[in-house]
Amino acid sequence: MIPYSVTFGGISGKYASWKESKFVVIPYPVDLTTTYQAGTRNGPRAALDASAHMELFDEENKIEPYRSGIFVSTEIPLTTTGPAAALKEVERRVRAVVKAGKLPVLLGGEHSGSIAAVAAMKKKYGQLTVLQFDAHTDLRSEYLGTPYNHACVGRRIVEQGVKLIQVGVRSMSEEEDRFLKKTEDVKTFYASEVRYNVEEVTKGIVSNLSGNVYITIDLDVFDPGIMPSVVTPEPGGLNWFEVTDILRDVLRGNCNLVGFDVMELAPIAGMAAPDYLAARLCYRIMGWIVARQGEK
Ligand SMILES: [Mn+2]
Repeated sequence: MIPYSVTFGGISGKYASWKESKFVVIPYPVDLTTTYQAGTRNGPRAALDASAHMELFDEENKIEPYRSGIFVSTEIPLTTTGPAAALKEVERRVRAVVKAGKLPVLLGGEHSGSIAAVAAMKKKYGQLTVLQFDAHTDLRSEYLGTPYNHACVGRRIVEQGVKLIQVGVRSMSEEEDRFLKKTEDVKTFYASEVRYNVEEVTKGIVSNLSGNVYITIDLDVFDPGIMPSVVTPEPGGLNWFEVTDILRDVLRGNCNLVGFDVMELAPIAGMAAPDYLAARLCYRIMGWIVARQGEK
C-alpha cells in the first residue's frame, strides 16, 4: 500500500512502515453528502497534523502504542460523482488491510465511508456487530436523493445483516423512530440515558457485544462545547470521559475488535482542540487494543 505524505503521531521509520504496522489509517477526505455545513474534506489531514503534537506515551496503560506500528495510506481519491466510487475504494483497501493481518482505522471525512468499511468486515467475518457513537440514528432509507448520504449510514449497515448498537443519539426523524420500533437489529442508547445512567448504559452496551465488533465514531456524538468541528452539531452531547469510559469497558470486554473509524471532522480554522481530540481519540483506542494484546 502507498504511504501518505503525513504520518500519524509524527512517527517515522519502521514504526510508520506498512510492513511493521499493526494499525493502518486510511484517510477518507470525502465531503459529498453533508447537508448543513461542509468541511469534512479537510478532516483527516487536520487530525493527522494535530496527532504530531501528542505525547506518544499512553499514561493510562503505561505503554507507547506507536511501537506496534501505525501506517497511514494515501487518501481515498476524491470524485464529484457521489460517494459510490470512493466507497468501493474504501472496501478494497479495508479488505487488503485485514488480509495482511492488520487493523484498519478509517479517518473521515463524511460518515458514508463507514458503510464500505463495515461491508468489507461483514464479508470477511460473517458475524459482525457494529457499535456506533453518534448524535443521530442515521437510519433514513435515503436522503436528498442518495442512499449513501451521511444520514443513512446506520440503515445501510443494518441492511448488511449486521447488528447495530447506537449510543449518544439525540436527534432523529419520525421515519427513523418508526423503523426503530419495528426492527430488532438495532439497539439505541440515547444521550440522555448516558447523562443520567452511564453505568447502566455501559453494561447494556457491553452485554450486547459479542464476537467480532467494529466501532464507528461520528464525532458529533460529543457535545459541541468540546467538538464544534462537525457538520451537524447537536446540543446535549457526551463528554470526553463518557465516551472513553464506555470505550474502555467495551475494549476490555470479551469482544474481538476488527476495526474502527473516527468520522465527520470538519476543522474550523484557528481551532486546534477539536482536531486534536480526534487524533487523541484514535490513539487512545489504539492504546487499549495494544494493552489488551499484551495481556494475552
Ligand atoms: Mn451524526
